[in-house]
Amino acid sequence: MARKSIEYRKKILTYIYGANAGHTGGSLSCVDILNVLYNYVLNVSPQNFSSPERDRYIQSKGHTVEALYVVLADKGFFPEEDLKTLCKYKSHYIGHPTKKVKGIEQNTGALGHGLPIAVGTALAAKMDNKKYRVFTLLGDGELPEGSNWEAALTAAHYDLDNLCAIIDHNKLQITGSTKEVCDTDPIDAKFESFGWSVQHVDGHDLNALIKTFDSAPFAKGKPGLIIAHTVKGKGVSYMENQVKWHHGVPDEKQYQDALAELDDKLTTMSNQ
Ligand SMILES: Cc1ncc(C[n+]2csc(CCOP(=O)(O)OP(=O)(O)O)c2C)c(N)n1
Repeated sequence: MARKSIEYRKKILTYIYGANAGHTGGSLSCVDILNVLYNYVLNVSPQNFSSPERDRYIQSKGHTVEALYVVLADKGFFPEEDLKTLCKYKSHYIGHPTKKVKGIEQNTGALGHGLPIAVGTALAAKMDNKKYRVFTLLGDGELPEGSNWEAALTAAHYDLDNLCAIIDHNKLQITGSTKEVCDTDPIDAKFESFGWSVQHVDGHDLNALIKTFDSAPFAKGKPGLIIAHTVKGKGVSYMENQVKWHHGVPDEKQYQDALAELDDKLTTMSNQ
């Protein structure tokens, strides 16, 4: 899985470079979370995707769909070859998730919609006596959307312990840090006061992520929130913690440098 995370990063960069468009920094910050979700946690596959029993994953931070595309391709939802059409005329592989792409649960991209949809989906599971679980990934810069707080209130009201929200807490958003643009700290105390059970984790530590997901639900009758501490641009040193890589696209040299750095990491891993 550690190798996969690096391969996924290379692919994210390759398809964004090829499309000359995409959300690079936030895709690199959330891809370890997606790796653990799709390769360990979720009961979702191309074979069971139309089954009502499948787990649901809704990517609320829809702009980083490139990370989701490379993981879904790896899981066999569609041929990876399709991603060469990313953002091209008439391609369904556009810059935000759409249900026209196999494996995508919900159209998202307008921030603040994933959590409300996830709450409704988790409530439906309870009403229908279904065992599936619902996961949704939010950006920390997404939290100021008011709809999240209505959803947070509702999730606790209906005791939705089959719901797990994850915040990709990379501390940056589109034009600056989340602190400067709209400070939502302390996120844990706010959600706890709404009736949620909250865990913190290093969002790049695959073992820690696995342990945290394994311990969900964190409290009976309470929706769970995982605050995943991450680095925007993780894995490419010149992109890390730099707001300009929110939707920056590497030029040819930057792309080659990034691949070389990631290949070095793969080599080091092989020699260990
Ligand atoms: C309702 C809405 N308002 C504004 C935007 C424009 N927008 C796209 S990404 C973004 C910042 C999101 O920050 P964050 O959720 O922290 O993303 P990450 O850093 O994880 O990429 C904004 C404001 C949007 N997509 N939807």
